[in-house]
Amino acid sequence: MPRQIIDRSQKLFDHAQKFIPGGVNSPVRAFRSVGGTPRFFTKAKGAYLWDADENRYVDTICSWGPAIVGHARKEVIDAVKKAAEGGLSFGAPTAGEGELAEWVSKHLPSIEMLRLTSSGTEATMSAIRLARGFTGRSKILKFEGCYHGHVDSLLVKAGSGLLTFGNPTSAGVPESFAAETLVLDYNDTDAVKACFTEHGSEIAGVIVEPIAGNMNLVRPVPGFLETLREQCTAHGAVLIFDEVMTGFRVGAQGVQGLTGITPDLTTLGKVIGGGMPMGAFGGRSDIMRQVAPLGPVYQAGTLSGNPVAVAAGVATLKIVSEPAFFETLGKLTGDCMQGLTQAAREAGIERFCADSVGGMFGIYFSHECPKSLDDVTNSNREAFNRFFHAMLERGVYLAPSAYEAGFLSIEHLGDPIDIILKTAREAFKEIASVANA
Ligand code: KE4
Repeated sequence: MPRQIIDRSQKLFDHAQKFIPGGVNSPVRAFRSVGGTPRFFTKAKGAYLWDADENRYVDTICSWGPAIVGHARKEVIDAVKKAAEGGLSFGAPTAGEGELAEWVSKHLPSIEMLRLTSSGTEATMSAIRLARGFTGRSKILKFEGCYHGHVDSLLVKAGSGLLTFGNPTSAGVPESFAAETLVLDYNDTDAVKACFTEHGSEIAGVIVEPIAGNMNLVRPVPGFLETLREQCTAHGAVLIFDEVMTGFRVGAQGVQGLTGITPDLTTLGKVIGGGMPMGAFGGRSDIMRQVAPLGPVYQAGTLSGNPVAVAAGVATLKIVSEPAFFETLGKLTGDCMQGLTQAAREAGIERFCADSVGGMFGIYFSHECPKSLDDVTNSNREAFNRFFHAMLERGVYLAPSAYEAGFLSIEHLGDPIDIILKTAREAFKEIASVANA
């Protein structure tokens, strides 16, 4: 395999590292988990990315979810251009915010009211403050391997970037903050019951990725989400589904639509902003009415609901709500996973499996799909890292960590999927000895 030319990315990376910690504005982008030089991208279209050295890649990250309708989709770009020509932000209400809120409420009936933010982190931070304000309690229960953004009290045994660094608790989070956060193993239904038996009267809320995507894709086992719902109802705690990643990604109504389990609050992000800075939290109106200016729980944001981000979100959501969008996306993603598994077997690799829900997928160098963070940690991460680079050098861009899920768009149908599978057949052969070690 001829070495890929990445001189310009290297130069840009060297320069960026002089002024930005790690040369990146979000840790996972630095390739610290997989090694090598992060690619600096210059443009994207549909399923493709181009880097500074003009190498083309099939993208399987889609900006960590937002680019679900394909990069630089005409309808979205046109909406953004139109909005931008009218001004970028007013710090005052606009019609689009109400339109977006109504659309989300129609598609996620558990969300009777919502508030827009500029990131998923702001959404989860606000949701846990709201749970505490609504209940008058202080403890929050979360699950190891789940990542809910860089919220102080949630950076306790977090997944995603932190876990990638093998640093389960962030520096700078005071012990007093962490003391208010209870952390259990994901999918440990018995531990949930025991925790509520002991702390039920202190727990303000439970926050969970209803399908985890920040320790790679990990599904809830039967009964896990149901138990969270039952225990929260029994003890008066607020159940928060963090659907920043899964919302309008795994299906038209997120995980709550797939499972029929209704959370009290939901956090959203990524797809609802269509690639522009956007998050949201919402849910039961009796809880949401506690949010300022109606109630005592303060929450605010200069650029919350700005017209350009809202325009990108509305244009994106209009496309994802087209008939058969998720049926098509789910099938193309599932077919791709089946193709990858077959390619691994053809290369003599037994310790590989893959899973997907809607347009979100996980690939694992293990015999079975993981049910917990430990399962992912015990997979063959060296094989993943070698596979990552074997694919990258051949023009397929995977998430740069064995602890991250992948994402496809509706525009991956056809050639892009064919390229992924053809490339994987070569890459699996190259790394077979490591994968079978
Ligand atoms: P942001 O603040 O990054 O918009 O959202 C935080 C967040 C909250 N909840 C869930 C379930 C999330 O997945 C995220 C962010 N996801 C990561 C992907 N692992 C974003 C990528 C990054 O951190 O650079």
